[in-house]
Amino acid sequence: MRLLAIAGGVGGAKLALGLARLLPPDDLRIVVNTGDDETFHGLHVSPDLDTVTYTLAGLSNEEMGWGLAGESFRALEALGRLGADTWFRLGDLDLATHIRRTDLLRQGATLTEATREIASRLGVRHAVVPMSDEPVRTIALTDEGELAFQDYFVRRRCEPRIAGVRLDGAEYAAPSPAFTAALAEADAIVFCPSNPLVSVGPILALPGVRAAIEGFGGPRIGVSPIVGGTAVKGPAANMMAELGEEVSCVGVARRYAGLLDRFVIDAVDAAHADTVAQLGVRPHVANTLMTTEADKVALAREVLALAGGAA
Ligand code: FO1
Repeated sequence: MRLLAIAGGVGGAKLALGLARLLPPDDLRIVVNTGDDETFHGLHVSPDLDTVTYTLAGLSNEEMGWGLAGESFRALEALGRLGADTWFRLGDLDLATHIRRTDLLRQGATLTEATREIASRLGVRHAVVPMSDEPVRTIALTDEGELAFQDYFVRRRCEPRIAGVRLDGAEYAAPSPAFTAALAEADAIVFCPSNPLVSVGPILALPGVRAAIEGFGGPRIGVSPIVGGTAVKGPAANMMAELGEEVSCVGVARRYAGLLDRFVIDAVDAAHADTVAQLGVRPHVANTLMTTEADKVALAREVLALAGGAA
């Protein structure tokens, strides 16, 4: 069973970890959003790639929800003293990743190659694949104007009202060769419980990706990131509400119409199952909150069973 998992940050990383515990490295490829990437202090920062990589490596900082465990911020304090902006909190250990990635890119590596090198040095055996080697930048269109994603999300804490997003570069950015290969070779596709608008959206916006998933021959399984009318983590619920979408697993299923065969919704949302089914997606009710590693593995097991490759 070769699985392609589509992921953004924290929620995607959690399910990816569960899947990685059940599938051998050759059978799982995790394609990750890079629309959140940004340059800070001249360094290429790829938050979602790092969240997935650190989680698979067992190094992630669970309290912060980003970066590395045991982090400190002395370099950032020093940068602040020197007049640099420090609202994006890059930790001392995390900075090593961004320095290394930036250096590899400067030497001519693709983002896929740089990610593979960093992940393998951190002991990750499954493939963590950037959606594209070319730049795509998510821009929040807000009532206070256009804001680069991290500006909107971190500096402004999602306070400006969002009216939509623009995905700069997505029209022209080819899916990375490793993503294209994963799509061609996959037996099943899993949409991890990531933000449908700003995590999965940029991946689907790349040329040919939506059509390839629409025409995919195997099972396509999604997991709702909205549980009981709120996002498990991050701004998805807030964004969906401001965009006038239904903030529920139904709203997410609507966004993914035509792309999914099965949609895993949480037990607290069981009452929505019929409405999801009316959208042409067969619902599957499960416990989707992934607090412990056992939760992650249990949900991954359900997903694999739906994909027809019970582990
Ligand atoms: N999120 C925050 O809310 N505040 C931060 O200061 C912050 C710093 C940061 C540094 C490195 C990194 O990889 C991620 C970081 N994040 C921070 C998270 C990031 O903004 C988001 O999680 C993703 O872009 C959304 O998936």
